[in-house]
Amino acid sequence: MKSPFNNFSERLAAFDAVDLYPVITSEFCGGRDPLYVLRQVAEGGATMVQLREKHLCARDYFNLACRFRKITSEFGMLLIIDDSVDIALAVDADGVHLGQEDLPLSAAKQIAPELLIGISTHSQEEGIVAVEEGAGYVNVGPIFATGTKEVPYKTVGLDILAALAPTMPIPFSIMGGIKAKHIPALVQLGAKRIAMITEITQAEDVRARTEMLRRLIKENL
Ligand code: 3NM
Repeated sequence: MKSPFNNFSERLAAFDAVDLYPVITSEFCGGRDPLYVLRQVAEGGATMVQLREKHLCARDYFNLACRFRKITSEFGMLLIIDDSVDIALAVDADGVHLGQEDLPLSAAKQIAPELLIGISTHSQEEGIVAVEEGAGYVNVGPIFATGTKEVPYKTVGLDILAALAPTMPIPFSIMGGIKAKHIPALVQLGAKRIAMITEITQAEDVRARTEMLRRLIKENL
């Protein structure tokens, strides 16, 4: 299945318009099939999703990513693959999300010039470097403490948002321990795109939760 987006600029424009950034990891789907959770997120109106698997072999990650591509294309959604540039290219995903220990941005851009490359940043300094090196977007976090990440970084708190939001020249998302109750304050501090794992994927009714979270972001913009 092909991506609904033709090139980098279409992907960047789609990311710019994102409100909720759901991230799906099999082990945090409350015992449900991640494809079921993806479909619920899509029916709830999300315009993008990241597939993030840390414990699958490349073959299984590829197979799951293919199925994610099929559903996301059906719904016209952006699909971002965590960590793996080769799998992102192989399934015609729209982008790849890279951490500070992954392939360097410059190398990823050389291999995949039309992919939207997102960089995980954990301080203002890392954000500045990612922008200088030409990231498509950055994610800033963890805003709050989270039990979802295996190797936790120190929380960056709310202050970073106030400093970052007015000066960041590329689109950014925030992540880490974010729940519905935090959204109004975060959006008022300048966050437009909110990335979440467990608040979405462990909800009993994932579709209704997705709708509610999107509404909450848009109401506070
Ligand atoms: N990356 P939840 S925080 C995968 O700050 C991940 O880079 C983070 O999960 C970062 O929404 C995080 O369940 C976990 O707290 C987010």
